Amino acid sequence: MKRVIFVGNIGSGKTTLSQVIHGEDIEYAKTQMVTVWGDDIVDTPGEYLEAGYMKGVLNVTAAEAQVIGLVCSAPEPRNKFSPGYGGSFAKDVIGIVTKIDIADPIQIERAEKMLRMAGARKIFKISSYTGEGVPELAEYLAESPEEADKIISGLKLRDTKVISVSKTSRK
Ligand SMILES: Nc1nc2c(ncn2[C@@H]2O[C@H](COP(=O)(O)OP(=O)(O)OP(=O)(O)O)[C@@H](O)[C@H]2O)c(=O)[nH]1
Ligand SMILES: [Mg+2]
Repeated sequence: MKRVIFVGNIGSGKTTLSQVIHGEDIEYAKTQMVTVWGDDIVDTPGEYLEAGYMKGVLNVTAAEAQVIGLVCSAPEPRNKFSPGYGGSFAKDVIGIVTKIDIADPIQIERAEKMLRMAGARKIFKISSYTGEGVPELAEYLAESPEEADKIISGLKLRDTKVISVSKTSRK
């Protein structure tokens, strides 16, 4: 798979999506530090984006990634990237609108527009819970049709379930 880095607000769904793409059960775990999943997904803590002084760390961390995935939760209106933000990476930037299972069409459209303004060249609208849109994203990230098939057949979509909630979970 292409090496992708997920960047987005706290709770936007980066870790959950990483688990789904890797065919794992969804298990809530607050991301405390940059975490590499299977050598191809770089999962970052939302704090790095939200705390302005940490933004530079994201640019350094992204240096080896091929694709920058800007992740935005559709139902959370405070999730934002500044216009042109993706351009600071000088890489292939895609936008991933998450949680479409609990968002209305207006929220999804708002997130999509914001991600385009931030510099996303392509937008994927997904739900890690229902799996909607995940195969399209997997196809984009895979380096061959065979690899895409492998990712898609490994997705545990139907029986995906939240199996634990961390005590450190916000709210
Ligand atoms: N309904 C719904 N909930 C989701 C979806 N994706 C993630 N969630 C939930 O949103 C919460 C936050 O998800 P995470 O994947 O931990 O978010 P994150 O972006 O990794 O957050 P940080 O590690 O704090 O930066 C968890 O309770 C997830 O189960 C989705 O597609 N639909
Ligand atoms: Mg996380």
